[in-house]
Amino acid sequence: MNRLLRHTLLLLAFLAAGPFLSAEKPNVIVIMADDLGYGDISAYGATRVKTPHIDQLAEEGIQFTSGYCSASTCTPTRYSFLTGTYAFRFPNTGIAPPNSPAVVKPGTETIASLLRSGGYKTAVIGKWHLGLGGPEGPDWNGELKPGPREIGFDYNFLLPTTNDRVPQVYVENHRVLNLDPADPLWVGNKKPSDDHPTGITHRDTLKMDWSHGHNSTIHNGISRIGFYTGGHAARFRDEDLADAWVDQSNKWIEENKDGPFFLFFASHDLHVPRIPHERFQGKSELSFRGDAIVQLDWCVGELVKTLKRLEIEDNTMIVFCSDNGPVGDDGYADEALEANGDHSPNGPFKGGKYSVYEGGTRTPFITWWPGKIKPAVSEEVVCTIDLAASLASMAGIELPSDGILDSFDVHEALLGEPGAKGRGHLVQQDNGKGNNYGLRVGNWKLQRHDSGKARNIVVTNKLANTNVSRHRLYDLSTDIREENNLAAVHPEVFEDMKAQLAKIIEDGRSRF
Ligand code: NG6
Ligand code: CA
Repeated sequence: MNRLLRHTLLLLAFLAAGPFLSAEKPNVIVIMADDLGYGDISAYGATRVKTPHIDQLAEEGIQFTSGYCSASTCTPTRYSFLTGTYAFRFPNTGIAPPNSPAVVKPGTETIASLLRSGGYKTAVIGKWHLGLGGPEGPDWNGELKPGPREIGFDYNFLLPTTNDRVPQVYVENHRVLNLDPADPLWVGNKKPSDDHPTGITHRDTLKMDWSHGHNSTIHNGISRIGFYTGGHAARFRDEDLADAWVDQSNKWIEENKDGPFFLFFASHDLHVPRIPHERFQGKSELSFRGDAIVQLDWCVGELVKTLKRLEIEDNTMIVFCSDNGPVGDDGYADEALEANGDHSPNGPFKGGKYSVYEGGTRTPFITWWPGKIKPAVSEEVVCTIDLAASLASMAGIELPSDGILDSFDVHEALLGEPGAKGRGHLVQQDNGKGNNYGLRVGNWKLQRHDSGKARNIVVTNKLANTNVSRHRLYDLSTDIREENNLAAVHPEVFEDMKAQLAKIIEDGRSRF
């Protein structure tokens, strides 16, 4: 071949590959833990529970010290993670009840629909808690849609809500798995008959007692939020959830090993009721709460083992995160608080689940990709809400102008590239449509309590409220526990931060 022809061919090949040159499409697994606090795993300082598999991700990957979820409860964090948009912008994004309709409406661009448009196979396996069905709610005996499949997931295998809410059944794609039509499933919020056993009428039969709420229908010796009847053949044991997530994930990964794939592995550990499998019971010094952490760690190890068996670990990125900070007594008398001793679930921070103190949303956050990421500890601010824009950017997928409104492309920080920056500002929220906010900019932290109340103690919901002024300012570089309100000492910073937060809320978006 003459030189000219060779150069022309090379040039043509280069041009043809052009749009894909910067794209990298690793497989991605987002492992989201439930109610896991900053201090709950050994890589982040825990000593009374051991988490070797998660620690290995941290050692071989990037361990973030300012990694966040968006909200201090589950539904709004998951909403923001999927849609790349702050949940407080929308009504009905607070903790979803058992019969909640789908919270993310079809037509909304999500991390899954974006990646699917870029050639990814997509699945969610585990806890959903984002509602199913149209405005009238889920049709438990029929087609459960819209759901994940209508917003970008090719496959779903779900616990529909949280396991302290009814019903205890798996939803595979659009159907309740193993449902016998002769024994239809009914779910409601009123006692279905006078003789229906509940946590109140049959309290002495329970294998784990409730402490507040959670006293309606009993299944597997545990009373729940809400009532249900029927669907007996479809019901699972709490003890088997983690095994089910791992089995289904292994199967799906194997089927899609040629990639690229995106798996949202939504663990239920360590949400209440904390009922780990018998083989994990007693495996930590921290009651069932710690044993659930050991179980979560086992799940992580199993997923990594699968990637290695299939020889795809060099081309797979794992993001390990949590959906909100920790909580002690969340409605069941499971001794979690009593067993804590010197274990600090929220690490060095104050607050946990339900609060906008750092402990509510600053959680373990690790990225791992053996073929790409060099081990490091990073102080950059990154958040689960950023995964949509960041993964899309890595894969060369364009963001829509009218969606993914608050997700920033921080992929260079997630991959640990030298000098890469995380977010310049981050809004934190508690539950629902923003009664309380946090705004972090550098080391400044503004709290805004529209409710006039802050939740600042990792104990029961009932005891956790304290009255506070609407706005407060803290310097996280010297006051990680947010105890010295500097509003009067730094009035300019205070006014700037108040205005910045108000603008982010009013603008309806923060990505332009
Ligand atoms: C609260 C529940 C709590 C937990 C939480 C949701 C009561 C008294 N408390 O309303 O137990 O289920 O909702 O947790 O019912 S989350 O992690 O899914 O957001
Ligand atoms: Ca949660």
